[in-house]
Amino acid sequence: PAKQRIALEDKKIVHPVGKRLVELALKKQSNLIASADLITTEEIIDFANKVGEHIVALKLHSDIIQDFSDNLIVELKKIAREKEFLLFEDRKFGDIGNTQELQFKKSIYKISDWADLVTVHPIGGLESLKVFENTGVITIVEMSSKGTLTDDYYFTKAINVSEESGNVLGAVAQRQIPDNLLLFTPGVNISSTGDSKGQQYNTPELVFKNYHTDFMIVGRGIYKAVDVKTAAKEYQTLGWISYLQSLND
Ligand code: UP6
Repeated sequence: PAKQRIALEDKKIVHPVGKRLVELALKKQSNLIASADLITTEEIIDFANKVGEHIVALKLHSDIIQDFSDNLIVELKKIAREKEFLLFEDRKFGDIGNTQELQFKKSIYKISDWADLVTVHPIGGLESLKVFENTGVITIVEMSSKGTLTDDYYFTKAINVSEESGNVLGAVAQRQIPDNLLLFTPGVNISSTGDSKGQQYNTPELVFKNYHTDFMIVGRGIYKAVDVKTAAKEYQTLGWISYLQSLND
């Protein structure tokens, strides 16, 4: 028989950032993380203002922003505080600990100064994860793209590393993971099944029901919509209903 999923409030998450994320989800009735894969400060600020009330975290790729500056972060922090969401840098670190530490703390992005959450490929092994200090680490244990190399063997080892490391609060995957980690699932879209560059999409219903995901990550489904705010609200509602439904399966 299929294993029943654990409700967010019953997950034993000890990392303070993980706890905060769960608290925000329950308060806002949202499992939605919006991916702001936009390349200018103006677009990102506008997007954050529009979707802020519907999301628990805003995911960024800082290194695609053409006019990145400290001012963007100051503005985003302000919006995040007002609208209550976390800032999530999807850096996908994947190097030895020393290099990751330099990338995390020293680049022009100063990720360590502002990111509540960062993604890391655990490919460098357990000790490489130690450099992220109090920032919440989310490991990439399986990717959403066609032909990804994250097979069962890698997945199992990556989960083991994530469970052993004290600062990993969750993982990105397209399947169920142990209950002591929060599951984040990208590759979610209600009007497309994929793109021409290998991305594969599932619906919110599927990822909550089959993967028992805790948080869905939506990029183009929201930021490419004609009405971004309405799209965010739609995904929020559909995600939350799908989550509640999955508790009864
Ligand atoms: N992302 C994936 N799949 C992964 C890991 N990360 O799509 O396995 C990220 C992408 C992008 C977002 O880097 O920022 O999630 C998905 O965007 P999309 O909804 O526009 O495809």
